Amino acid sequence: MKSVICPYCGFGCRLRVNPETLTVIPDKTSPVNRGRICPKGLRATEFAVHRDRLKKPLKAVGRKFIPISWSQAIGEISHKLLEIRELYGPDAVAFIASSKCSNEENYLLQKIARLFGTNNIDNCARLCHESSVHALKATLGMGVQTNPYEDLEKFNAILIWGYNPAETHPVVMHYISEAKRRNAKVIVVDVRETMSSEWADYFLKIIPGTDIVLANAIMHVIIRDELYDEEFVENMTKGFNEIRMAVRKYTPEYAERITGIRSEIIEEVAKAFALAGSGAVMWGMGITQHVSGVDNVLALIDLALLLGYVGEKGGLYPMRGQNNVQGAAYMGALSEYLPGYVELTDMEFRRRVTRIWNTDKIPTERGLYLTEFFDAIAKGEVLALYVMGENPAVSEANSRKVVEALKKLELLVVQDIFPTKTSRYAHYILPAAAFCEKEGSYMNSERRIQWSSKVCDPPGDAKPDWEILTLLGKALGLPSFDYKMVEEITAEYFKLFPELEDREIEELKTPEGVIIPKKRLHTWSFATPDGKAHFKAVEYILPWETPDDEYPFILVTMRTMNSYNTGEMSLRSPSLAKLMKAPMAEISKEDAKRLGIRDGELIIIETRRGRIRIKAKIGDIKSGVVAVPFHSKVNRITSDALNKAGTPELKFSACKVYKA
Ligand SMILES: Nc1nc2c(c(=O)[nH]1)N[C@H]1C(S)=C(S)[C@@H](COP(=O)(O)OP(=O)(O)OC[C@H]3O[C@@H](n4cnc5c(=O)[nH]c(N)nc54)[C@H](O)[C@@H]3O)O[C@H]1N2
Ligand SMILES: Nc1nc2c(c(=O)[nH]1)N[C@H]1C(S)=C(S)[C@@H](COP(=O)(O)OP(=O)(O)OC[C@H]3O[C@@H](n4cnc5c(=O)[nH]c(N)nc54)[C@H](O)[C@@H]3O)O[C@H]1N2
Ligand code: SF4
Ligand SMILES: [Mo]
Repeated sequence: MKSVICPYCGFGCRLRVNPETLTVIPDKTSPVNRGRICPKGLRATEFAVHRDRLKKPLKAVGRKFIPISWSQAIGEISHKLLEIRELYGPDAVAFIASSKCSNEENYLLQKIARLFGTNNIDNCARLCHESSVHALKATLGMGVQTNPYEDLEKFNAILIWGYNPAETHPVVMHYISEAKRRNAKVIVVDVRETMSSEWADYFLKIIPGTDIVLANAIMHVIIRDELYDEEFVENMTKGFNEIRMAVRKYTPEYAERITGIRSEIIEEVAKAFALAGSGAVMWGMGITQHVSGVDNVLALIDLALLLGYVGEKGGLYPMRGQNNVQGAAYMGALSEYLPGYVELTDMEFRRRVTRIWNTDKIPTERGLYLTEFFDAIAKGEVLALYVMGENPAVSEANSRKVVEALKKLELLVVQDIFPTKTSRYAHYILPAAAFCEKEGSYMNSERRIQWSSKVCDPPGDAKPDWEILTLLGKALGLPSFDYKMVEEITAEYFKLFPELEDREIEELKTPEGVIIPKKRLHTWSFATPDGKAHFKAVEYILPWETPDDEYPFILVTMRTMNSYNTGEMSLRSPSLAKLMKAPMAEISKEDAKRLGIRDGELIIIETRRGRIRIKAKIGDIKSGVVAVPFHSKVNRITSDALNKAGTPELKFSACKVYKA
């Protein structure tokens, strides 16, 4: 049996795979999943043997793709990239790194971008938890989850906000169930009933986009009744007065009018959470994918700080989505940070980088955000796009606009394991090895770096992403691109990070792996320059599109258990695809009755960007809201308004709903 890291979600389960049969069992020695697994993990290798796998480099000739050799593909791509740089400068090229790929692969792609001369390098963290990164950095000095999963078991209250772990990180429920067995109180805030809300002692069904009002009202009660941790606030934080003033007007009665949650319940939940004595705050896309996304996260951090629920007595859990989204970001595949979330202008770290990369020419200005790439392409500012393991034609908001932009590119390279909706517009498609066909390290949500072994060979001429990038780096004439083994790249990032200097690569291969910078952050001081946590008071702001007479409904998008993101992998896992239900739009009983819509009937959802047809499912959801799974074609019509961190408002578009 060989040990691999699950290729689906960021929880980071370790799986054992039989090299002959490719059957999967959970690893009992893993401190992450402790012998548990979810339906996706159990079927993790199925897509790898699907007949659609890419086996040869392909070049678009007219309307067809023809197979070519690796040397022709890399030769022509590098030639075109250098030509575009020569004529228009390095910022005319943009790179998308992959939260599906290993640390080594993301490290290499961001190194290529930066040595090439641009910070236009980003990954799907932008669509996901970048709001959390910005908010955590501003308040605590570090943009990451603060505590390990194991701490969830010891806290007395768990607040799950805009997050549905029972479907999206199913194995974490074993930790939550252990906490519940010890009588911990679970509070869930969502716009609809979910598999997670079934676990709740308190379920608050909120009007989409009004989360700041609820958080501020909970803080209002806590401050009014003096339930906050005075000692912690006094010794460990700054800005309490600002918070006290800001939440004054957010009385429970005022909050009831805006959030739709009864004031008595707000009072009760505030007291239960504060009096628990310890608590975790876990959140997901219901918080981050709003124009107020950064502020939403700030409000949750403020709440935890008031109660001292950070470090020992509690933890902040922005639960990361993709299997290696945490690693891609840590390795520097973000347009505003160097590896380790270091600011682009940090001189000390730049000197380190210069020593290791043999260059001092990395640009200091932030690059474009992934979500800004497509407008820049439409304007003719970006002419070439290199995409590794990402499917923006489906995953980006307002995707029709994205597709129009892709068609305008002079060079689109897609490096993937499958032909995708994005690769249709590519000039070159490069076949990559899947997770179980290569070696490398991955970082999960609790910042644990774990090693994944090679189980079998890739199909045809497909190569591990790091090998493809090594060829590309060399062809572009970049310094130090002579990697023969993946461990040489691991060794290089070990040298780059001060927190890994004294560690051994071999440690990654143990069941525990290595957690960086350390297991539990902020236990007695914060990572800010003055060592204190900084409260940041926030006010409620309206979503980009508010419902009106023409578009009276709120369109929300979300995930379901057996489908995964854009479906390229999960739909090619036959037994998973069988479990997956066709996407349906959840609508409330009252709205269905008013519009004469029956359960299972076809409806049309229309926004200012277009319309989709989908079957209706009558569910327990706020009236005035319709919730559509991401694996439908919903991104053709979602709002692409961005927040301060560059994340689109995927959770709120004004729409109308009618019978088809
Ligand atoms: N099965 C499965 N698992 C996955 C994935 C997958 O596609 N399928 N994707 C992975 C990835 S990349 C990610 S990022 C994670 C995401 O994991 P989650 O964050 O759990 O994902 P979502 O279902 O998109 O959103 C969570 C919840 O937010 C709620 N919500 C929507 N709008 C609001 C609002 O305004 N306020 C509040 N309070 N709640 C709101 C939705 O109803 C939904 O239940 O999952 C990962 N795991
Ligand atoms: N409406 C709506 N839209 C959303 C969201 C939402 O909640 N609602 N959520 C957003 C979020 S949180 C995210 S993370 C994004 C996800 O958006 P994407 O990252 O675009 O979605 P995936 O389907 O995970 O695409 C991963 C791609 O990587 C490929 N791949 C897998 N393994 C490998 C490998 O080893 N090497 C290479 N080269 N390729 C590989 C797969 O075949 C697939 O094409 O979607 C965002 N879009
Ligand atoms: S919880 Fe996530 S990491 Fe674990 S088996 Fe399921 S999809 Fe894989
Ligand atoms: Mo995500």
